[in-house]
Formats: sequence, C-alpha cells, structure tokens
Amino acid sequence: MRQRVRGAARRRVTAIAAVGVMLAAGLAAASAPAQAAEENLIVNGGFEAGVANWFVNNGNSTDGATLSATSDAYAGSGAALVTGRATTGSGPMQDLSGKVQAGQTYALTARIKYENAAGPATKQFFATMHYGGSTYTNLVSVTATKGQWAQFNGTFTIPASQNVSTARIFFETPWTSTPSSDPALHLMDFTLDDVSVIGAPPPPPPSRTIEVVGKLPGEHNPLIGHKFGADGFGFVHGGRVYLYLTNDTQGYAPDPVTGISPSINYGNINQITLISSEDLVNWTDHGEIQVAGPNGVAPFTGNSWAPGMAKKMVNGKEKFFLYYANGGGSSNVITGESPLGPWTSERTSTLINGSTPGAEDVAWKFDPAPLVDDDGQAYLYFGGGPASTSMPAAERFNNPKNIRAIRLGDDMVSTQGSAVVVDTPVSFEAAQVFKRQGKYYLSYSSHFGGADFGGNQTPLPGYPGGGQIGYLISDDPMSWPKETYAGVLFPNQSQFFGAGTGGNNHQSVFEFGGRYYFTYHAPTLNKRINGNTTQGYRSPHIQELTFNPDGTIQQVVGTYAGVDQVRDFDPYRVFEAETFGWSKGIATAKVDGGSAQFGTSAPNLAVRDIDNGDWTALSSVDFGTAGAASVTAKVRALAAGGRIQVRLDDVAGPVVGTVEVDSPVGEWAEVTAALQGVSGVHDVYFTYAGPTGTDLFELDSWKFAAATAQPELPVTASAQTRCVGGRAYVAVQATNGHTTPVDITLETAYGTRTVTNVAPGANAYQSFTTRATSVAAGTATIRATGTIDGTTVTTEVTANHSAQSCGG
Ligand SMILES: [Ca+2]
Ligand SMILES: [Ca+2]
Ligand SMILES: [Ca+2]
Repeated sequence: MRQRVRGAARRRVTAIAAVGVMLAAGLAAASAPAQAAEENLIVNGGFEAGVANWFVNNGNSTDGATLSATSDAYAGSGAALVTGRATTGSGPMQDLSGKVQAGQTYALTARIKYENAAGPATKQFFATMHYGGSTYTNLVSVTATKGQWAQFNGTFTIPASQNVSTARIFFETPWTSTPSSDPALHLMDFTLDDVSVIGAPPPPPPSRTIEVVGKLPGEHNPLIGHKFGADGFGFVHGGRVYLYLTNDTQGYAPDPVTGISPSINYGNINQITLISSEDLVNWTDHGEIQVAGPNGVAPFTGNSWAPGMAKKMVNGKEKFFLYYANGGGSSNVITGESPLGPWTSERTSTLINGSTPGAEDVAWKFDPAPLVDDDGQAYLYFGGGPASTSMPAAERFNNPKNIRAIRLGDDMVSTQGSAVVVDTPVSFEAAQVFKRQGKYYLSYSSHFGGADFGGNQTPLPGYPGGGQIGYLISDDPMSWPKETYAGVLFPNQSQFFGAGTGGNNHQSVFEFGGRYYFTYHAPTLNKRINGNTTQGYRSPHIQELTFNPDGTIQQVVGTYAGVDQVRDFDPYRVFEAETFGWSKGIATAKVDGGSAQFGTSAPNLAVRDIDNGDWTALSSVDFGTAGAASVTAKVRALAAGGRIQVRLDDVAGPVVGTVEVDSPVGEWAEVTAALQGVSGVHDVYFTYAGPTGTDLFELDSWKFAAATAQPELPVTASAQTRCVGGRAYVAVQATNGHTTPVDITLETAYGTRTVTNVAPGANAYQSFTTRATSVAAGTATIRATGTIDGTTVTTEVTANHSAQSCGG
C-alpha cells in the first residue's frame, strides 16, 4: 500500500501514511471475519440497479469517462462498464462521505475485467479513496489477466488523523501524466461488479439537540427552548393558539466540537414548524410540515418562509389555508383539513408571482398574510424589498410602496382583481392585518435604508427607524394611504434583548380569550447557546397588545417574562409528552400512528435524546383538591434502569412519585407510578434518571389519574340558642338525608350526644344547657356514620349558632 503522488507538476499532494494491505488476486484474503455489527457501506455494489449511486470520478477537471450498465456481469445480471476514459483516474466512483470513519479498518472486495484486443496481457487496477483536494490513497490493488474476472480482496485502515469529511472511493489504472501516449495501455475500457466495503456502520449524524435551558423556568419567552422558529403567525381555533413558524432549525448544524453552527441559510428552509397552546405557556410541538421541495405538499415550490394562516367555510366545509413565501420571488398556499393538516395543494403553480396584476413593481412577492373579514371576503397582504428606481430617492426611502393588498377568491387559493398599493412608511416586508372594533390594523417591518431605498435619506417626522414594526389603521381593508400611518408599535428587539439579537422582525397579532397578543421573533435561544455571537437562528416570542381609548396601540415592550398563563393546565386526560413549558437537553421527532390527543390524522411526536439529568416541565397544573393518585407515561425504553421522577414546583423539588421504566427495551409500553401529596396547582417537573452515556427512553404521552374523592353522607344540621328559666341553651339538630339509617354525634362546647340508628329522613336532636345566663357565638360539629355502597363512611358537617344573653 502506498500514498501515490499524482501529477506533481499540476498539484500539491498532502502526504499521509501509507495504510492497509494490498493483495493480488488469488492470494488468500487476510480480512477479519465480518462482525455482526459491521455492514456494507456500498450501495448497489452488484450493479443490479444499473449504475445508480455511481458516477465517474471527477476529482480533476481533466477526468472523464462514460459509465453505463452492462449485462456482462460477474454475478447477477448487471455490471458497470466504463468507456472513453480521459485519464487513468477516470473510473466508477461512489461517495462514502459520512460513512467511513478515521481509525477504522474495512474489508474491500470487487470484481474487475478488461478485454481490449490491443491491451496488455495483464494490467494492475486500484481501488482508491479521494479525501478531497489532492489527497488520494490507494486502498487495494489487483493484477488482472486480460479477458478474465479478477478479484480485489483486501483490507484498508484509515489513519486516525485522516479528515474523512470527504471520502469518495473509485476504481482506476496506475497513474501516468501522459496516458494518451498509449491509450491501449493506460485508458482501456473495463467492467466492474460486486463491489463491497464492509466495516463499522456509519456513525450517527452529529447531535442537533439544544443542551442549554433555552427557556428559563418561570419565564414565558422564548416560547420553546428545544428548537428555533421565526416569522410566527398566531392563529386561534377551538380554544387553542396555533403558531406557524419558518423552520429555522432545518439548517442548524452545531459543530460536534465547538457546538457552534454555521449561520442560518434561508435557502435550505422548506418546512414550516407548528406549535400550539391552550394557555400560552405550555406549548405542544407538532413538528414540521414538509411544504416545499421535491417531497413537499407543493413540490413546485422550493422554500417555505413566513407563514400566514386562515380558515373559511368553503362549499359548506371548514377548510384551513396556509400561505407561505416561496423564497423572495413568489407566494403560495396549501390547504388543510384542520390546523394540524393533513395538507394538500389545490394549486399546481404559485398563487402570487410576476403575473399577479398590480404586483409588477414589487421586488419581493413574499410574506403573504391572509385576513378573512366578518362578511367572508378574504384578503391577502404581501410584498417587500427594494423600492422601484422610478421614484425619487426620498420617496423610495420614506414611501417605498413595496407592500400590496389583493382580494382572495371564494376558494381562498386564487386572487381576484388587481393588487393595490399599501403606502407603508419606510416599509421593508412582513405586512399583517387584524380587525378590532370595526377598524383594520396593518403592521409591517421597516427597512434599514441603503441603496435599495434611495441611499442616505432623511426620514419624515414620526416615520419608523430601521428594523421596527410600524402600523396603519384604516376603515377599509383595501385602502391604505400614507395618512393611515399610526406609529411604531414595536421597536427593534435588540433594544430589549441586547447584543446579538438585532436584525429585521416579522410579527402577527391575534385575539385569544378577549385579549390581543403580539408575536415576534428574536434570536434569544441562539444567544443562550452561543452568547452575543449569534448565527441568525430566531425564536418565537409573544407579548400582550394593549390599546389606547382612541384605538391606537400602546408600544410593546419585549420581555423574557412574556405573557401570563391564561388558564391552568388540565392533567386529567391523555396529553402529548411533547407539551412543555420548559425543558432541558431533549429533542423531538415524528413517530407514526397519529396523536392520542389530537386525533389519528394529526401528527404525533415523541420526546427523545433523553439522558440522565434531562427534564421537561409543565407550568401551573391544576390537580384539584382531591389531587392526583397516579401518572402514566407511554414510553419506549432504550436502556434498562431508566426512571422518571415527578417533582413539584422546582427541578430539584421533592420527588412525589417515580415511574420505573422497566418495560421491554425497544417496545412502546405504558408505565405507571403512584403519586403522593399531589393536589392543588403546581408546576410539574419530570426529571429523567438512569445510566449515563445512553439515551434512556422515548416519551409519547402522559396521563394523570385523579384520586377518588371520599363519598359523603347527605346530612344537614342547624344550631340555635334560646333561653329557658334565665339560662342559655344551645340546641343542635341534624337530619339524615341518606337512604339507610346512620349514627349521628352532636358535639358542642357544652356537651356531646350520640343518637344511633337515625332512620332516613329522621332527626337527631339535643338541647345542651350552658348553665350560664349568656352564650357566645359558636360552632357545633355533627358527625354521621353510615354505609355507602357497602363501605363505612363518616361525614362531618358543622353548624354555627349566634350569641345569646338571657339575663335581661
Ligand atoms: Ca452484478
Ligand atoms: Ca439529551
Ligand atoms: Ca406524542
């Protein structure tokens, strides 16, 4: 085995240690027996699927050949034929990047044959790895006899120091700089079959789990701490708030060593993230909607940014419409059967594009936000980007006229008529409209100036600065002259969250339970991960929106505290484990089979990457006065010895129950634990414990069972005072309202009497003398003992009496 220097005159070579064993055909293979854990890293090595997964080595611009399927196979019915080779390195190649690992040893086999009449009687061939750049390493060699199948059969070990981020294996003949001087010797056609590279299975992809606590216990912003999400659009349906988000997590790829991800690349984003809540603090992760791209709901679109959501009755059926930006050039819509889908595309081309009337001058035909008015007429607001150069510079800056409004068709997936200009001051993008008390409010994001907006211009008085959210108020959803401008409703988020959180924003307003809420984003989770050096990964936030008496909006202040929880969480139902107020160290992923809480056609996720010390928590859970008797988790054990500790109010609070995850490894099962002292309203922490260095289990759903309330006997009682012969008495009477006899004890400060076997409807009565001329106000205690459903029950009631003076 040797490191080969290729074309030294043309390229520098990085020398690396020669590795592995080179064996000629016919020699006994010394490769180690395959372990059960090993696998073949080559796909379609037998070429029974034609030349799929193979291509011609293109490591140098001069390389080139034609690769085709042939039936002249060593085994099976297919092999690969390479013809027209331009260089000695021109041969079949397969990409093993991400599969092979430094320090590992692999067994390589393959069959090769050449039969050109003018070729030599024997010829050496190499299996070679290209690690990128000029680093090539011969792995295994064979000397073939013309016209006969020869066998590569050897092992190679990749040095521990080798960078394998690029690793492409290919087959070739020994290098020479001038192969065309003797093509019969150097550039013969050859046939390849039965290629295998067997060794350790590919390493799992680096973890993308966010390990920091991104949403701090007690705080309500950002809304979630286990993934990112931007451009949130709040949508209320059926007592829940759904928040549709640009999936900023899609391109997040933290370096395994530094933990720092490359900056966000919007071009990679073709999914929309969906979360929902019924209380605005505990959020359920519904995962991602694959909207765009080859496998998307609308495969004719490539990106899915800045979602907008609406519902409408169409032909007697309630339908849901999810609008999104297909990059900057167009906008589109997909249709859902519910806010959670399933989703279909009613269109085969984009909804808003260069042929949309009235949108011709809009640079970015994106950021579509729908509004369905009270009369059923729907509108779409969209647009942004550089102002038309036909306007004077000052106008390009102050009134760039880059936002549009257009009527939607009754089907919600078409437009009607022409788009009209929304004359938003200093506008950049992100128009959104809501209606309140008959007025329409349009908010938008302002631009940062620059050449796209007329250069260095002076803003008009009161107009927004860069990266702020301004708003307009109009009586007409299709009429937005500049005079409707009403001010800035949200300054730049960096004013509140500091260094690393600047940039543009994208907002929405929704009404929920009679209050108005404002959604925006800020890279606050990114900041918690990396400090002030953020990479543009944004997180959703919500603040309450309040109005002045004249209908203008009080400027919103961004806080980590966020909004109040609008109702306590109900634990007495099956609810998804991917619902939490706070979390640490976990991730979520879709699982098959629909949701136990949201229905069989809704997506279901499981909580995963659960290590010892990770946790999830619910905010303000109401267990009621009777309390909870038990909690049941649907889990899939991944290791023995895992357990779930249930704690109240703090991640280090006392353990009130422990779920032993002792179900069979690899199988979904329900496991239950009894709970002690869990009543009233508490934050609930599920802390995960077990062996370290392994994922413990996955979690699908929770359910709490309420403690059975003690049945009570229907006994009523009264107490009063009276005077007899100048002395005060306290008279107590109790009535048995039960269907069978009970024993009744009447107890006062002046004596106790028990009456046994009081019949249904009958009374127990006693007038207790105080032996005094007066009595203070007091309370009598009445205990009734009887049987309910065969169980002996004692019920205690009290009766108050007033003060009495008999001396006068
Ligand atoms: Ca074959
Ligand atoms: Ca973890
Ligand atoms: Ca679940």
